[in-house]
Amino acid sequence: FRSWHSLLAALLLALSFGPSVQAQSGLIQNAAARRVLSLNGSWNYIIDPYENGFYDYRREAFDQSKSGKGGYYDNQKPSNAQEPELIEYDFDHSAALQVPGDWNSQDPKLLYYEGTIWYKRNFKLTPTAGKRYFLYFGAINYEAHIYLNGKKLGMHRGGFTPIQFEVTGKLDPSGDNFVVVKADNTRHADAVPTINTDWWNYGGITRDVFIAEAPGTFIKDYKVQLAKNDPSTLMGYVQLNGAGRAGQTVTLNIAEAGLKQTLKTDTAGRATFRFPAKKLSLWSPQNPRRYVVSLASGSDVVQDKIGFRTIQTKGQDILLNGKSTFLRGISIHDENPLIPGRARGEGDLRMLLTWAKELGCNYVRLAHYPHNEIMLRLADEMGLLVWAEVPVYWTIAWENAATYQNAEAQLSDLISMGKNRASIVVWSVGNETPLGDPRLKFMTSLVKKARSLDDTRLVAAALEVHRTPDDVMHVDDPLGEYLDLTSFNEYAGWYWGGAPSEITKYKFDIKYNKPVMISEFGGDALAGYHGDANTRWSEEYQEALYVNQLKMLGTIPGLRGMTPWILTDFRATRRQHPVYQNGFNRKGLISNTGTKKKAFYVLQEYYRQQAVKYG
Ligand code: GCB
Repeated sequence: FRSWHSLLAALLLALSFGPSVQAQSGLIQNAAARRVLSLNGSWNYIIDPYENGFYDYRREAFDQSKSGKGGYYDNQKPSNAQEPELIEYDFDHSAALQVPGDWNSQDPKLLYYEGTIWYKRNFKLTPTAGKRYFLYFGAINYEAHIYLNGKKLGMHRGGFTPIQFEVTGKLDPSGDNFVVVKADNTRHADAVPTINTDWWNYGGITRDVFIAEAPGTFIKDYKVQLAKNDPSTLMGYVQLNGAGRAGQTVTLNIAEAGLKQTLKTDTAGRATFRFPAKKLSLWSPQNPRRYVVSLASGSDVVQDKIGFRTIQTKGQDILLNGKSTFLRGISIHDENPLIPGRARGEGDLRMLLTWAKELGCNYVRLAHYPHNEIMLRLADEMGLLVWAEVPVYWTIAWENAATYQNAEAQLSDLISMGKNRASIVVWSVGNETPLGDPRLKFMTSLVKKARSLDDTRLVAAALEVHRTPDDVMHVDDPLGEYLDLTSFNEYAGWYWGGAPSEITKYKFDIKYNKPVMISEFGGDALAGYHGDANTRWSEEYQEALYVNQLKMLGTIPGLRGMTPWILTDFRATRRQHPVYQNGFNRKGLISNTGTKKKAFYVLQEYYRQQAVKYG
């Protein structure tokens, strides 16, 4: 009996949770450019550490019960029934959180909260016959159960990638609708990321929410890019979705380049193309030229601004549009320290990239997880190359199949979201993962997946070094064999190696003949705290560390770029020192109040020289 029971339970679980955890290959490209109803703003919320709104007192999930009812997603209100009902929650009389935004920074009692919070928002939308509707969340950290008008749409795991559900036919014809989200940022050993990270575990609906409208058959996805290593060929596809998708005409128009093509979709609604495009002015940090690309089919039209460039490696060179380039980078978290919590809007993000430009960067590492699509578009606009990453960070559950599926889904969604951005040149499959066979299998599978989804960009990971007593740092991680760049983190002068003045004695032994990209180095400094070059936490210590790191790294013949750690101080729960840290990782070149530390100017000068050398 037991086995029947558990089989049934497993089946039910698979039915209810299975499909929505998979990669959503169906993400709408450029969804925000459609006719949208924004659901940003105030959402009522209920803090639910015991998950009363999800489980009954036998710990059975309400949304798995026969009626599917009983959870907070019913958004129940007292009726005028004869018998007085017992309702122990009330969204409408609960306080509100701003969306987009993490909860931690919006209510002092939520600063360290990890668990479930329910969000509810009413909205008016009278569906038009023949149109289709998609509910879209830029990101919810970490596990989200989403309900519309009391019915479950699905569940999603992963805190940094978009979530989308078709809600055609599920909107109330009266126009009165409500959406409820159960967001749960509990950390799990088998999750991606795992329990241990060096950033704040901000919970909640952290990015934009909207409903996008589209015609019955519409342009759901497209890729318009240069062919691999070929600046004179445009290639890609347009994917229609809807009953009339087969045998349709699609026009692709880049008016500013005098390019117009008429395509025909196959039975699956897909039109692939490849045609010459000789006169395109190529996108680069010096010339972030974007073209208006217009796609039309039937009544549907989408426009995007797309730049075109090639990226490849040759020996130890990184060739951008065929020309050897030095990547003058900096690492960035999705956090602007001038506001509490996660960065929320374009202004916060633009400020980060403006600081990077001021530093002399042509490149940014958007660590350690997918950043906001707005950030990727800003990088296109402002002329910054991008390393984009998934949160396969430190020691995750290498042998757990579901963990791998989760990581692969996040990678697929990142690539789906970013595939038309000229700025993105590197897909990173992880950071500082420990050596071992299960890990190598896991990581090489991700590399393979990235290449199968996009063969026009480089694939990398932030590796580690190991030292021998002869003061040599060895870079020989077997994963390096599969990557396009030899990229690694090293913390000489901070976590090991003595004072900054001593680190120039280190030599490098690098196994691979590939471009070397230092994905991290750095050290903490509390802005305004001064001492000598041996005084930890002082600006002078960090300054000396940068001076000597740059000297030491200069001895690597194949050095073609770096993204020191990090642009700004950021909140990290691990960082406990009451005087110097106070909950901040202080490795920023800019403090949490926006002050530039001394090391900022060291790197700025170095980048000025590199720009002269490489142009
Ligand atoms: C690292 C990690 C980064 C940390 C940094 C540090 O190696 O990749 O996430 O924040 O070191 O400050 O220790």
